[in-house]
Amino acid sequence: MLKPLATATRELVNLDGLWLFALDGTLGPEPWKARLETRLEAAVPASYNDLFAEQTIRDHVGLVWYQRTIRVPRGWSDQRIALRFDAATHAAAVYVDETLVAEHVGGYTRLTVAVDNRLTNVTIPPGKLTVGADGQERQTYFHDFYNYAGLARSVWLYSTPRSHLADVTVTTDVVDGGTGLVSYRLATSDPAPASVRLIDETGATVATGEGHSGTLRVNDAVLWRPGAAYLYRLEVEIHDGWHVVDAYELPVGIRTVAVQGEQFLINGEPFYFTGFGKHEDSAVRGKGHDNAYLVHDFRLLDWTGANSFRTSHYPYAEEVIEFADRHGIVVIDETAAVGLNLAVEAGLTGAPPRPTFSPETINDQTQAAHAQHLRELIDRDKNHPSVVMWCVANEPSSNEDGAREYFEPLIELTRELDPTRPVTTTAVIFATCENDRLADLVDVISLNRYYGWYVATGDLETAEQLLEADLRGWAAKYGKPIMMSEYGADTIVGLHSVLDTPWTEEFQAGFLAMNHRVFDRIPSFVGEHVWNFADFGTGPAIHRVDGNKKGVFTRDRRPKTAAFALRQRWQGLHGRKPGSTTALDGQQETALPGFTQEPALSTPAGAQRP
Ligand code: BDP
Repeated sequence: MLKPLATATRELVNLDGLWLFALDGTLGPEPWKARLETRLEAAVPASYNDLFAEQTIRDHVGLVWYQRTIRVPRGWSDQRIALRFDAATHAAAVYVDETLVAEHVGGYTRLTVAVDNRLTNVTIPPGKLTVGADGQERQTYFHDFYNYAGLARSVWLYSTPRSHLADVTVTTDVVDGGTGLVSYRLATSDPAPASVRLIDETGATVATGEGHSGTLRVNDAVLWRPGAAYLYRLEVEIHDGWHVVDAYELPVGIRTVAVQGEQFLINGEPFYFTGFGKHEDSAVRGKGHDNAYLVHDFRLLDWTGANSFRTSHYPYAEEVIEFADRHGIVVIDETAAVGLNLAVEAGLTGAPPRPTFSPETINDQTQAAHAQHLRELIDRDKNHPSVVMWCVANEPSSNEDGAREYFEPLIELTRELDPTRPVTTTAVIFATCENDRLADLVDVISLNRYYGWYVATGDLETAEQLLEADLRGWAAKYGKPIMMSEYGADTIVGLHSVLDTPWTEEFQAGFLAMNHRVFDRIPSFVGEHVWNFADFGTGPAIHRVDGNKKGVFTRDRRPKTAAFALRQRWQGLHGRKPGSTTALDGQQETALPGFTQEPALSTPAGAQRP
């Protein structure tokens, strides 16, 4: 799936701004047929929920309508014209003037979009619809973040030539100790001749190729490395014999990823993940993409010494992944399959437990939606060097009957769609090394564990023992790399105590330090992602005070005490396993003494940070 791009043959108009906005039910029938009768305007990109001051809008279940006028540029009359909504959460229908269409040519045009936020047992993520005492629909869901909806990312109108490039797939390899291989495959609307050129950062052409597929060789390739991104540019042209009919370009990072024994390798070197599970979340915008937060969040990742993050619990805006590509941040790319776990529903709501996998709950139809979602995610993100692993689901009920039947085909599909990247799912605390049914199917065992918080609350001594026994069990049984994909404690900024008191800043720091002591005792450990980077919005719940407070930063990105402690640990690690002597570039260097003691004020030689 090609991102819309302005090139020599393609033009692009951004449709962000203020759109007319209305809730379904406040309009007449077939509202797309005329100007929406509303005084509300919604910002795009943004979730609509927190833009207004009305509870009815925030909690609305069902369709909302967006509309604006667009002008198709005059010169596009003989072009193929497309619309691209980077995100419409969760489902959308698009009307151009009076018709439900995807293509349109002409002057001023009315564009109307109906966006539906409903979640059911057959959507990804799943949810449940009920009817309240007032006869209105109510939405519940089994994940711990607010069900923000709307047009959260940019909207584009763009042109391509009628005969055009439809897709590019790039994979890379490194052979003979330094020769980069860039294999490409093009899809085109018709069988026109094609050529490619690979250009380095100085602008020099390093390889060329002809035809719809091939492999380019790059002598002495500069590799894309964590903390030291290097991007080549692949220029693609489609010809008609005499002219260039369509032109497109995309960044290419040459690197390898592999799991070998108990190690996670990037470019053949053991890699240790430091970082966070994140959310796309901020006040007022909800899940709306914002470049200021993008830049700031990445600076804060760098400030803490994080080298990676997981796109918990859905694919993030393409701008985020592209930024990671350019800045050498490693990404675990996760689907929106969160909450496939009805044991969590029972725990949270007190409702009688229901089986997660059954014809009435998560079923074949859900699995088909999940498979389609995987196809779209991999299609969109397959060419990004920063993406090193696919996470097929967050905390599914992997210890329940039906889990294997549901997940095995999806994990196989992921490998089929992309044989080059390892695959994982994150395991919920109820899934132990004894009862889990998926761990043998994945490459990396990712665990979400909250010892000292949800279990042995406030008792870090007991928590330390439970955690160590748990991790050692998985390590002994599977002999695979293990990472902690979530560990964290809710913390109210400004709350302090000299005692081990949950919710205080000191407790959060002590909780993380306890976890780190245990991680460092497990040889097969390959990484730690704190839950969460920043506080974030959730639905109402008695265990949530204005949202989830497990952020190391507040929702407005101010550091809590734990942020400084993490910085002290991670700035010294630089992608290496605690205690290891191997730097990212493979040069031997002396391990930093006691990474938990001294903040690394300068970059150690060979550690290669931007
Ligand atoms: C985990 C979930 C995550 C939650 C977190 C928590 O994966 O989405 O926000 O717990 O409870 O179970 O804070």
